[in-house]
Amino acid sequence: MRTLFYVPGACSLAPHITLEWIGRPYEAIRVQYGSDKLLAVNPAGAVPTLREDDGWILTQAGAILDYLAHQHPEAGLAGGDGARAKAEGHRWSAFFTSDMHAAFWPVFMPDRYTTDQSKAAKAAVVEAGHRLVAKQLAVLERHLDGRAYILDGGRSVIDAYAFPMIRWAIKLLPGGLESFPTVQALHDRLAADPNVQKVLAREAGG
Ligand SMILES: N[C@@H](CCC(=O)N[C@@H](CS)C(=O)NCC(=O)O)C(=O)O
Repeated sequence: MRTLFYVPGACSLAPHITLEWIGRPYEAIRVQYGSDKLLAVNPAGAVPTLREDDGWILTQAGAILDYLAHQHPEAGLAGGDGARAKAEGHRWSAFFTSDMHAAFWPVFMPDRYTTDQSKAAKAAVVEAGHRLVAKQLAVLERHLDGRAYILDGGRSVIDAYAFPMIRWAIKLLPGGLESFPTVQALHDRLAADPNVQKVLAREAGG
């Protein structure tokens, strides 16, 4: 059976939601960072990791989402057809991988971003991370103005990709999303989806 290895609330939430939207059988296995179970399928020790039933393993959230969208065109999660629609999908996937996700690293792991391990130095790194996250949220906020979803072709894997990061921002950014109402609206639209709620309940339950 197709298997997703996930950590609750991590970026693996994006393919987890996508698999639920697709509606085909899959298994979701909860793992811990650094565990043998995770290292056995992904030597980088990172989630998401997807394993197909023939043993083929795919890592990297953007690649997994792209793969799932194109393996299941019937689910309509690719965000549209044609060269420009595909390019927009790649553009926003790269945005979430390289700009938004990366902006959270100093917030999650400030010790990796300074050789000064004092409390004050790490607090400064976290604050710099908050600014980076806010900068990326402003990009998303502008783009979402007048749109229900990120891509023109309707709800897509890219919205699923945004979801865990928007949740991190709500939790970790001082002021949450108060300056980003369209991002908040996207969050609320996705959070109201019964499939998203099912996945959140599963991840919360362990
Ligand atoms: N470039 C990878 C990054 C994956 C990643 O770092 N995931 C985080 C969770 S959101 C993780 O597994 N972190 C564990 C670690 O870095 O040790 C991707 O986009 O899939």
